[in-house]
Amino acid sequence: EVIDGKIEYEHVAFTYPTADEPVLTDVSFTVNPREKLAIIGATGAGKTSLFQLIPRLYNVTKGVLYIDQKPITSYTLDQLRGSIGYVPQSPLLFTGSIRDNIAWGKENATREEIIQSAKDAQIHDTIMDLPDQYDTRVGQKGVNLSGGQKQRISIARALIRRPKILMLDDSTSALDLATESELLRAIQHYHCTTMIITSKISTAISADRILLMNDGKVLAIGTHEELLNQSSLYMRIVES
Ligand code: M5T
Ligand code: MG
Repeated sequence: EVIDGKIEYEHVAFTYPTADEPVLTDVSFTVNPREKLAIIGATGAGKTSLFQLIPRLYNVTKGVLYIDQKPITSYTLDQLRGSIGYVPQSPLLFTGSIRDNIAWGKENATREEIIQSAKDAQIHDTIMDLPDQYDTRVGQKGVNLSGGQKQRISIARALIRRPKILMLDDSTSALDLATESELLRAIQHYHCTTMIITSKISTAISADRILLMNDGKVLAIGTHEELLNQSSLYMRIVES
């Protein structure tokens, strides 16, 4: 089981099984336990690919990925996925109630846990306004939810398992800044290592450190001030 949530990429390269060219080449960096790291970079830079290696949706091609100083391959998939809250770039809800969608993967979740994670994900009030509240059905024949509502339900689904490592792949892109900052504040109480891919520079600046990816490589990593001094690309992103 993951205890601390330290993550270390050591000379990691990755090529998709069906591809010829690597999408990640020689990636090295460390995320400390309970640190919040933002990942930014152009579309196609490899941000999602970098994420997918942590829950082992794919295996590293070269190099080593460590969780709590142990190679990721030394954990069972259950151990790993039980400790990781992974919110994919395109949230997937299944046909069923909102309650079941939030509790998915934690079938014994209590009513209180479901409500608390929905509150932290800033979706509780919206749910209470729906015709059947937590029993409202989504998907086929159910209510239509906005992109931002789906994002928050899928964040609630990750939070309910009290993850040691939380990974948000552009999961707040559809939220207004006020809602997003409430959500990020609530997540701080989970004391988990957080990796958050974002295209909003203000969101990146609110993290402890920022990693700038470009063309499958880590171009720079550090605080906002450090990156301003280190990277002309970062400066251009901030100014744009
Ligand atoms: C990087 C390819 C993609 C691109 C490169 C997720 C995924 C990506 N790719 C695949 O072949 N299979 C996959 O399942 O990998 O793509 P990315 O990692 O998705 O980049 P990103 O997350 O930085 O981009 P974006 O648009 O989400 O900001 O060549 O075809
Ligand atoms: Mg992506």
